[in-house]
Amino acid sequence: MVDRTDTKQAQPAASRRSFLKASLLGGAAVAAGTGVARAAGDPLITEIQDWNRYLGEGVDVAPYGKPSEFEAHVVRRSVPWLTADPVSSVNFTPLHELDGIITPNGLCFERHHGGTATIAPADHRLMIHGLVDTPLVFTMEDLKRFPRENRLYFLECAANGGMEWRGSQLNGCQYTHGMIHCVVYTGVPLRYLLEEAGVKTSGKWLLAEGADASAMTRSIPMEKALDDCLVAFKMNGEALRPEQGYPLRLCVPGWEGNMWVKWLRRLEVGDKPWAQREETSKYTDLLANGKARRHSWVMDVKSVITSPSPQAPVTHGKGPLVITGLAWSGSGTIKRVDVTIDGGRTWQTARIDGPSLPKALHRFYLDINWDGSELLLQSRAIDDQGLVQPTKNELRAARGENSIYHNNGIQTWHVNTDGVVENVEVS
Ligand SMILES: Nc1nc2c(c(=O)[nH]1)N[C@H]1C(S)=C(S)[C@@H](COP(=O)(O)O)O[C@H]1N2
Ligand SMILES: [Mo]
Repeated sequence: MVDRTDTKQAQPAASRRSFLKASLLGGAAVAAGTGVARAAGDPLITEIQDWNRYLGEGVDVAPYGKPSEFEAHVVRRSVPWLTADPVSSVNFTPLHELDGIITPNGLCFERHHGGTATIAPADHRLMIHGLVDTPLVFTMEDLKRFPRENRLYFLECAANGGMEWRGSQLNGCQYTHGMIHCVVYTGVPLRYLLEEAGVKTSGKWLLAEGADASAMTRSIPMEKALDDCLVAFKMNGEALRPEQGYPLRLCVPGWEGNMWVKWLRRLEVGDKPWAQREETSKYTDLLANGKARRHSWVMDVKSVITSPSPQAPVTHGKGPLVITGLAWSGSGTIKRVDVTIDGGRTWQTARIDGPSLPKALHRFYLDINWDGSELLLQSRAIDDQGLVQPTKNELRAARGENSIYHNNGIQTWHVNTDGVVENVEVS
């Protein structure tokens, strides 16, 4: 641990927020030198401000609330050159602006293959057929009469970081790691619906299909379907957002995002996988020996420092610096996150804060006293199965250079002496 009691490195920059923080924290923050002395003569302290002088807006100005106008920069963003058309495209969660482990609904990245379907819940149907005793069709109302559960899960697109396989490319964790979100789902365990239909003993696979224009279809092994899959209609307490599959989506915890079929309308029970586009031409990886990896469902153990990062530079100068990030594993919980500030020469154990739940994001922090010199920041996650996040070189040695999907390699950010951060690779 770095000593936080050094007051010699106090920065004089004026900031009301830091002042208040320092005052509230009392001794600890004073010792850390984040700026009590700056208060003298600050008009934000000595003058009455408009927001103090005039009444504010009353209730009901926004029946559905929105973030503060000062947070207008916190939005999903896309990379226009990445795809030919926005209806079959992706945008990215602004991870560098978020804290904790929950992704606000309006900031969950979107990945559509045929645009967002607009479906009135009264018109939505879910069919179960194939190798079942009784083919069934459920309305949304029917589904809401089954016992339901609440579970926090991350959803990561298998292509998250795909652009970074051969080297660092996109300047920001929003773009390198932002095809992930983590929300509380409310839904019915898929097992209950399958039990209701009665799966025949020959039924070993499930085909899930979406009602959108892409009619996305994926094969899911029955073992997983009966284990922890959910048919969800709520996220973070409210109805699914249209972008996330309103009124109904499949949750396939810990497994690649592509399998989480949105606008879920059909489940077919079969005896073998279907070999759909999304499990043959897509979501497979060509290995160095010319063979392709397929059915690579589980999302591997992974982490990233979200701040500092290229879109979240260090603007306060040397002294106390909060390094924070996210870690996750499709196999379980995160047991430990190591952070290096010197490109991997020395590692420190980060502090994981908040709930540690299986197949959900974990938040970690390393609080340091920055001496103002260049940093090479990396994080390395280890899950409860003992799986360790690999370096990019280790990953390329195992899977070759042609992969796109399942890049869980260690990310490096270079922080220069001005606090500017860039995406670099140290393997
Ligand atoms: N019906 C349907 N389901 C879909 C898709 C789609 O285009 N149509 N995209 C898939 C892909 S590739 C991913 S990564 C996730 C993205 O979920 P999100 O839009 O909630 O982030 O949804 C999956 N489910
Ligand atoms: Mo995806």
